[in-house]
Amino acid sequence: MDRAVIGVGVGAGERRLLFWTSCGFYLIVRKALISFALTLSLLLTAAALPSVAAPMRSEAGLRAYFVITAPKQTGAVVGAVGTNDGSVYAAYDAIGVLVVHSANPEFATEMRTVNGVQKVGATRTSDLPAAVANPAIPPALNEVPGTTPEVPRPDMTAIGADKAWEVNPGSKSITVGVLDTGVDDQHPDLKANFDAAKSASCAYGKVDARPGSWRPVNEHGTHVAGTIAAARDGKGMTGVAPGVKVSSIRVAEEGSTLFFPENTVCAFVFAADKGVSVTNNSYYTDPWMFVCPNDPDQDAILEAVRRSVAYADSKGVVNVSAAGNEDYDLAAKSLDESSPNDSEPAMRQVTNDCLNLPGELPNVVEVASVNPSTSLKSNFSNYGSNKITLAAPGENVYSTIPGGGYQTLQGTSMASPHVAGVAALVRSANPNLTAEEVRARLAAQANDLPCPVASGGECTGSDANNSYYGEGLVDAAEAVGAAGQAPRVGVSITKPSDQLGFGSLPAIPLLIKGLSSTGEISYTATGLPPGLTIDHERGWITGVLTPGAGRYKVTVTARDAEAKTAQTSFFWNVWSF
Ligand SMILES: [Ca+2]
Ligand SMILES: [Ca+2]
Ligand SMILES: [Ca+2]
Repeated sequence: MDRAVIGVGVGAGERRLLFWTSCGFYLIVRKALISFALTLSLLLTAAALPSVAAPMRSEAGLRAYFVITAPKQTGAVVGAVGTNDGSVYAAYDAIGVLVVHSANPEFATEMRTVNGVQKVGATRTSDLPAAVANPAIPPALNEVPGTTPEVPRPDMTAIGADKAWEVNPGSKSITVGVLDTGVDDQHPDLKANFDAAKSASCAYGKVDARPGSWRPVNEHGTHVAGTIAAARDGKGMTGVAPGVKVSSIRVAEEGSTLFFPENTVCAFVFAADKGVSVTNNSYYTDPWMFVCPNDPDQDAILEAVRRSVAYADSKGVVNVSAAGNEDYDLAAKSLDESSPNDSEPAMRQVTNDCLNLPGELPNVVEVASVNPSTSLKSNFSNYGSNKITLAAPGENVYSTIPGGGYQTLQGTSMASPHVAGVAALVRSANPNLTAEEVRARLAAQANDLPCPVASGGECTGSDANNSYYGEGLVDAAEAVGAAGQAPRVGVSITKPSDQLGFGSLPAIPLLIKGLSSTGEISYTATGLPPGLTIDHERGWITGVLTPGAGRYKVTVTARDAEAKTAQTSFFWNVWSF
């Protein structure tokens, strides 16, 4: 299974990152699902964040556990928690989940024999940080507003967000919860849309709603929030749904910036109880990249997080998650070499029963990343048959960072908030839809992305739904009815950039993109370099370039079902050695 071996661990880029940076930062970036290209600037920014006063006390060997009972039955086991040297840190009685701290190494073993206890498991493989005794509020940032004007951005135009803004930028009554590393609520592009009443910290697994608790411990969450709902105010950039509100439900802990499972449980329950409409989850729960039910600790993690997501789902929350950046086939799991990431990772065999949380749970919208210009799968994006719900742009995404600035990042972390933003637009246009109905609209409105010819069989499924792109590219314009208001121009075609290739080598496949009001397009091309052909149905130009230098003017014609046509021309430069 070479594929999986290559996939595990994000490969060379991430190892390079590990080499360049401290182990802690390696974990930040890995967890945050940003790919590696921009890590140096991230590191500098992260290092610039002020540190906070040291915690009050620390207890060696203090660990965190889930104790799981039937829903609404946690009260019956609280006594046993105490007699086994545990103390209840947080209770989620509606879903039968307690977060317990204990320094007794036999705590889980002993509690598993208690009447009424269904599952017990350690949530971490490391001691609780001392900060748990007295969590700090991350400091407010000194805002230095960026001065760039809003310009068309490739990620936004790719999904028709610019068209959507003209019709419906989203409703103030809709809040998208950003479950992440915290959000800079004072950023000039976020301030007006920030919903403090639905914000908190869930670090260590308990709601901390003190003002500012939701502030950033890393730039990731602020970037995600901007993609969802940065203001359309002429400055900086515009989010997918600039009329909705965003809240920060901080899952990552200060210091490690890890997203532990008890924090995730806290965040989903908080989002549901506060009436958050949509959540974005651009992370996986630490310390296990894949959580395996054959291990009793991980089995309890799986159950607790599953219940919290189901609870949010039952309250009408649409939950959206990033598929991950390991170029891993989630439908053919075999190895995990990066877990547990809070102590000593060790290579282990995993099966498809082991899940990436929360993305692989039922009813979670799982988002893959594509390049906004080509709509091709990003090389880092995870994939898998029946694992991907939708695709969205996750490269070249320009958005807000703490302190008033902006940065271009890439990763499935950046793709997921585009879908969360569109879900918010769907809800804005149709406030009475259930979560299930919102998901159905997202799927039906997505624009199909066929498997690339060049995937060599790795991409499987139909044009309508496949392992790379799920139902296709999310569609912001159609979410608010803006697609139907576009002028019916018959057929149009996007001009590609000029191409470069070498004789006797396979050409880099080029996808010609046509749009038609009838939906049906056939493609023909003239002037192609020798050896290349165009796929008449899909618009792909592929083949092996014949040796011999030349400059070829290629003209592609798209013809729709009403025989209307559109043409575009570009050059293909061929070199030979
Ligand atoms: Ca703006
Ligand atoms: Ca559509
Ligand atoms: Ca589809």
